[in-house]
Amino acid sequence: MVWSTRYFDDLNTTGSNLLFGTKTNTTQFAKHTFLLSSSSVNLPSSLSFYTSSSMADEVILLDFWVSPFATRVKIALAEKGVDYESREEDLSNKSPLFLKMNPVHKQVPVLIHNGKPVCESLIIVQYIDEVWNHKSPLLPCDPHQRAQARFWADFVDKKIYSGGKLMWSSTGEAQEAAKNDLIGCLKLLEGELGDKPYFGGDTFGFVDVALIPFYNFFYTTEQLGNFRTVAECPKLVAWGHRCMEKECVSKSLPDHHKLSDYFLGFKKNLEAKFIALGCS
Ligand SMILES: N[C@@H](CCC(=O)N[C@@H](CS)C(=O)NCC(=O)O)C(=O)O
Repeated sequence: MVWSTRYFDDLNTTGSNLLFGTKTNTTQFAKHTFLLSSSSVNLPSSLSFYTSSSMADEVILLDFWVSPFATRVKIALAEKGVDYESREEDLSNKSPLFLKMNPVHKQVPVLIHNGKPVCESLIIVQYIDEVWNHKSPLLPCDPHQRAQARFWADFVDKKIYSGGKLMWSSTGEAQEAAKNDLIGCLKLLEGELGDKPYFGGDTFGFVDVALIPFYNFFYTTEQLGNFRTVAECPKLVAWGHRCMEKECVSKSLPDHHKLSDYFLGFKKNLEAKFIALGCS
């Protein structure tokens, strides 16, 4: 069992969580947190009782090393400095705890925070941002910018993940069409990034967390579709390199060669099974 304590480290230097507690309206809380963070208030240690999270936090991640969705959660936890226990799930033989914690979708990731589950990766990342709001805000304070960030994160799920999956599961002309569609979507993302270092501006944020696990799949997708992302979207690839320089990202992402071997091997096995069954 790993207990979360690291997020108290900054408390005395930033004064970030002062007195607002868990039930405060989160947008207001984020605004206040921002103001307080910049004013470097020194807090007596007794006030740590009032922080947005408590010393007794138990954080468990129901995980699967390959999952880009689980990777998002690992990155967000690392960026916030939250210690957690990762439990690898066997998705072909789901554990009773897993089925109890995510009875609707029965999918990883699931974050279990003090016994209570939170499901769906983008919802989990937003939850992490609200609970551990003492440092590295992931979503912006401005409501319109927040909405924009959520829009692009949703775009990643609807177009990048789904487009990659389509490429992976198709062949011939259908695969070529899926590839062109995917490249078009990557170019749209590159346009949204523009000349900014990260999607939200100068600091790593919500859209970066949502997309970077898929950057790791570019290599596999390139091998499948015989193209080079860097030739199509050089700024997006440079963004990927920039994100990889962040420790929260590099330590959370699986090795892309290992990932590629896993997926291409999996695809071959699947095709062999189809052929054996007489399917085309
Ligand atoms: N929309 C979900 C997608 C999660 C997902 O697709 N998880 C996959 C692993 S990558 C899974 O658990 N699959 C097992 C299953 O569907 O039975 C999220 O964002 O968390």
